[in-house]
Amino acid sequence: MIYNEEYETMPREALEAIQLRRLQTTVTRVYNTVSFYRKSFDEVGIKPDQVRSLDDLRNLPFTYKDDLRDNYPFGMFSVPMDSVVRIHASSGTTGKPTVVGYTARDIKTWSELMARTLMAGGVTRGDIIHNAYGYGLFTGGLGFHYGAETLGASVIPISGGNTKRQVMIMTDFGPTILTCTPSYALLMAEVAEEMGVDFKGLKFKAGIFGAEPWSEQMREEIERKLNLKAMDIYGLSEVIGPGVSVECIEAQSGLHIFEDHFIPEIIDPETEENLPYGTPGELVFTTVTKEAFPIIRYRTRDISILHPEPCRCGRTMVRMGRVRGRSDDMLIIRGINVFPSQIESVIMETDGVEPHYQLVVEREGRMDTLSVMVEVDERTFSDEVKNLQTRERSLEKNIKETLGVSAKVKLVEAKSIQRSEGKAVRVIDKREI
Ligand code: DLL
Repeated sequence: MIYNEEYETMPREALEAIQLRRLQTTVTRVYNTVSFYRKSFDEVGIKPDQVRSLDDLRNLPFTYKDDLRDNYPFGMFSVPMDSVVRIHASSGTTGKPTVVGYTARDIKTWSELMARTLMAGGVTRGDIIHNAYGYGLFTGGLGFHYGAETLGASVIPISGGNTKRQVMIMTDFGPTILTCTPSYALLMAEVAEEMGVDFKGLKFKAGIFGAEPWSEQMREEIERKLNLKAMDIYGLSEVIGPGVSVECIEAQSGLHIFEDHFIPEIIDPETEENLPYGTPGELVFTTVTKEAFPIIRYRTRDISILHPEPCRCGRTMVRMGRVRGRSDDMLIIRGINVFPSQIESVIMETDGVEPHYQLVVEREGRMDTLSVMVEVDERTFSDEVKNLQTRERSLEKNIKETLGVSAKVKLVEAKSIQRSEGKAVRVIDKREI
């Protein structure tokens, strides 16, 4: 089912006409109201009326995370504070958070996009949504919440944390849809098992999981353990929050980007050149309807790929591939580029391992070392030491063959790696560079 049939299935030509009109309005608006944009456009000598086609977008300067930090907290807002009805922020790993604002109309737009998202993920009015994304400054909880209400589904605003209580509520209220990060979904499965609750006896039919990278193998694991269909959702605070793109339940193959609101580009992060459809690179987004916090050519650092072919669900908008990782998450180990998600894929193809792992990067002298800690199930862990070591060596060999990097694998006891109720911590980089 499609929430906004007219827009979500619009022919390309009509969509591009709308995008261009909206882009021109946005560019004029930011030039006139945000001193950062006026300055950056002036620096390259471009005026808003020179944006005459969608291709002209490429002439506009990029916006970087540092630009948002430099204008902390409200310097990038394009409306006076009396028009801002909501503020969110995302906490980075270092320094001050990135702050974003919404007008009443932005909240309406976001709610509709989240209603579209939920329906793409198989949600209808009769569903009960167990929403375990964090409520607060993080955009996940409230983003899903407003979308659920706009769609007319029932929402349980449980937020993250207190997992045993979550399992009790799931058992008693019979929710049909689960929304949380993929790593938290796995933790729920674990806690439920400890409590003697079987997901097969619960009513879940689908889950919409995102806010962090995860792999196809992880999807299979979640679908099996939680007995539901798992969809990937992508978004970021700077663009709107969740509601930028989502997989449909019909195909589960690529995430539909809501292009009537966000124009995606893929660029080479080094040369900053635009790349054609079908080539992996860094995602760049321009918002074309946001009022309080419009953003032009934002460098997401997320590595993905765009596919223009229409989907069998009927939606015509471009799909993005699963995010492989961030260009700044990419580990460079002895000169080799390694994404944690690639290691995850290798790990998850191994028998007896659990989908919980952590990568530790250290520097010994001038040499980088990569250790991969992977949990194994109890049966495997209680196996003879010799067999455990054979498994470790075999995983090391697979990692070396697939990624070209040497790693030291350590198989550890189930539940010994720190769990997360939000975004998982997969990498510990102890190098001081
Ligand atoms: O994580 C918004 C969100 C909430 C998305 C709930 C999906 C569900 P931020 O906290 O600003 O916003 O973090 C954004 O998280 O640039 C990606 O690096 C990463 N990310 C988000 N979704 C995915 C995904 C929310 N499906 C950053 N796969 C983004 C991989 C993702 N990475």
